[in-house]
Amino acid sequence: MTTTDATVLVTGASSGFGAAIARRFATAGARVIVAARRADKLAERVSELGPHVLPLTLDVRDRDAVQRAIATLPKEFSRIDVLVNNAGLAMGLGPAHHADADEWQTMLDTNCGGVLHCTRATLPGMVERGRGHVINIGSIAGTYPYPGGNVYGATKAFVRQFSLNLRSDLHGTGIRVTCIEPGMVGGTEFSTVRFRNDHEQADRVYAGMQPLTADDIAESVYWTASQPAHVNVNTVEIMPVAQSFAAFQIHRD
Ligand code: NDP
Ligand code: 8X3
Repeated sequence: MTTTDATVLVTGASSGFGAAIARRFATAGARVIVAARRADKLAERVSELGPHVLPLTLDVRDRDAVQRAIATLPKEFSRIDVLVNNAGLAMGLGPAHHADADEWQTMLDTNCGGVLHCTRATLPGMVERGRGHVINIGSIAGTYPYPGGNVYGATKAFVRQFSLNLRSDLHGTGIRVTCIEPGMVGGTEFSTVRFRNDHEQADRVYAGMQPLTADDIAESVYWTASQPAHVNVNTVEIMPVAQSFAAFQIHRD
């Protein structure tokens, strides 16, 4: 498999990283299935990128719908070589004791459940064909704690560990697994969703600094997929230069 003749399924392709990842693979010549809930946004991908892009309106939280959608893909898109589990979201940035339990559940169902359902539906075909690559979008929030990161960070720690465990299970099959773990990336809907459509609060996250872009992430994803078949990039942790680490917080009486 080369990335130019691959079939690639990108979840969360209606905006942000997913749209950029779909564009990166499509411009390299791959067939790309773009999945998300908003059909109108997926239609924009198709008109932008052309007939080698297949829109798939899908809620990744719905296990049966995911299984059905992947089992009934048109023949020319049915042999998925690269699965990019990108669909995900953060909801809220408040402390755990003020959190909305429904928002926690939505993050779990999307960021963990969605990754599981799409992976489970896609892996048997990859193993049967002896080729494939699962690329999961984690986050630095899965490694480094921060105030208000509570469940979002925990879901991304799940994505990180699931990726590593998949590598063990897939030993000897030739299937590759990668977890891409970005820091702050601007120009996507991530913070607008996190702050429940408060655009001013979302914009303040990136004020006065240069975040990464969705294209930076798409390039990393594409790079891992275009390595020679014997190379597995396990993890890519990537941050803007303007973001780094701070000291532990100390509470003093
Ligand atoms: P966006 O909000 O722009 O994109 C999220 C995508 O996920 C959308 O296409 C959305 O589509 C899709 N999505 C959400 N819920 C579902 C669902 N239930 N079923 C199917 N699709 C769904 O955010 P980003 O592009 O920034 O984020 C992409 C990924 O990267 C996420 O997993 C996020 O956690 C992660 N990430 C983001 C960082 C950042 O700073 N931006 C940094 C590190 C990681 P739709 O609403 O149409 O369904
Ligand atoms: C998104 C990056 O730092 O907002 O995963 O958690 S961060």
